[in-house]
Amino acid sequence: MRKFAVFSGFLGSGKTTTMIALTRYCTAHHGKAAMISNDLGEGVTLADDRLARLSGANASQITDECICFCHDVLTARLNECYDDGCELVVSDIPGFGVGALEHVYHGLSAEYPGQFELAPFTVLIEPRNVALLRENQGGDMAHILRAQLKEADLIVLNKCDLLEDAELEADRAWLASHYPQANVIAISAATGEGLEDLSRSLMQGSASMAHPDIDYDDADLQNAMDQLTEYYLEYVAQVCCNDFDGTEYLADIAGAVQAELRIRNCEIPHMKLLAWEPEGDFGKVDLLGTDRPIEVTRRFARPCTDVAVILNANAACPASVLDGVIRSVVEETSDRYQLELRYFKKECFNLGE
Ligand SMILES: Nc1nc2c(ncn2[C@@H]2O[C@H](COP(=O)(O)OP(=O)(O)O)[C@@H](O)[C@H]2O)c(=O)[nH]1
Ligand SMILES: [Mg+2]
Repeated sequence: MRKFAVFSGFLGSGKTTTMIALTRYCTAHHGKAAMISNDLGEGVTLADDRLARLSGANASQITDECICFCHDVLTARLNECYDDGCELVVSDIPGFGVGALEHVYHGLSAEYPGQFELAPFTVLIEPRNVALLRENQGGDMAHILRAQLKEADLIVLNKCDLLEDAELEADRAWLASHYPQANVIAISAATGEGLEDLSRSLMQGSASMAHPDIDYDDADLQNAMDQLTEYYLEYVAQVCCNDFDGTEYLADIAGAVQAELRIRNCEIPHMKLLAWEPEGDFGKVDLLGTDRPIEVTRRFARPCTDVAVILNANAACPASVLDGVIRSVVEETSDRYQLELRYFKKECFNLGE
C-alpha cells in the first residue's frame, strides 16, 4: 500500500502531536508509517520535525515551500518512504493551509496518476475552535476554520480528553450536521484514544477528490492569511550554573512573549519552544494564544548544561513587531538565567508582504 494523507487544520489543533502518535501507533500495529513536517522557513530546522525525532517517530521535514507547490520534492520524498517499506505517509501543510486539497491532492493525481493512494483529506480541529464556530464567534479565524472544514473528507476532533462525554457528542454531532460530506471521528493524540479509528479511516478509506465551493480569493480569508507573520529562530545556550531548569526557562520566554503581544493587541495562535541537550533529554512549551495558559508539553527530566533551542511562531502582527518582541524577550530572559547564546538562524516574514 502506498497511502498518503494530508493533515490540514488550524495552528495548534494538534497536527504534529497526532502525526507523531499516529505514525508510532500504525508502525506498531498495522504497518510502517512516516510523517513529514512542512513549513516555509528557508533552510531551517523545524521544531515539529525535531520534536518528532526526539519522540521516536519516523519523521522528516520539507521546508522553504508549501507541498502545494513543490510536487517534485514531495513525490521524491514519498517514494523514499515507500521504498523504505512505509505503507502510510502523512504530511501537514504550513500556516493555515487552506487550498491543499486542490493543490496537493488534485495536483498529484493529475501529474502522477495512479502513483499514490490518496487517503481521506484530513482536517483536525480542537474543541475550543468548534465552540467558536458553534457560537458564531472567532472573527477572521472563523473564515479559515470554515474553509478548512469544507475541504475535509475526514474531520478529526482532537483533544477529546478535554471534553466530557456529552460535550464530545454534541461537538461531533454539530460537525457532522454542518459538514455532511465528511466523516467525523474524535481522538486524543495526548492519550492515544481513537488512534485505531484514525488509522483504519486512513488505511481503508480514500479521498473523495471533491471540489468544494470555496472562494479562495475571498477578501476576509485573504485578509486573515495576509496578517500572519512566521518566525523561526535557532540558537545554542551555554549554561553556567548546574541547576538550570530548561523547562522554566522556556515557559518564562513564552509567558513574556504572551504579555508583550497582549499589550500590543497582537494575537499569537501558536508559538513552540523546544530545547534539547546532547543526551536527548528535552523540554517543550507551547503558547496557543494571548488568552490561554502556557502549556508545558514536556519537561526536562534533569537540570541541563548546554541546550539547543528552536522557537517557531505564527502571529497575527507585523513582522517588525514580532521580531522586536521575541528578540528582546529571548535576550532578557537568557541574561536572567546567565546563559551565553550563539545564534544559528533567524527568519521572520509576513505572508502578506
Ligand atoms: N490536551 C491535549 N492537548 C493536545 C492534544 N494534542 C495536541 N495537544 C497540545 O496542543 C498544542 C499544539 O499541538 P501541535 O501538535 O503542535 O499542533 P499543530 O500546530 O496543529 O501541529 C500542544 O501544546 C500539544 O501538546 C490532545 O490530544 N490533548
Ligand atoms: Mg505542527
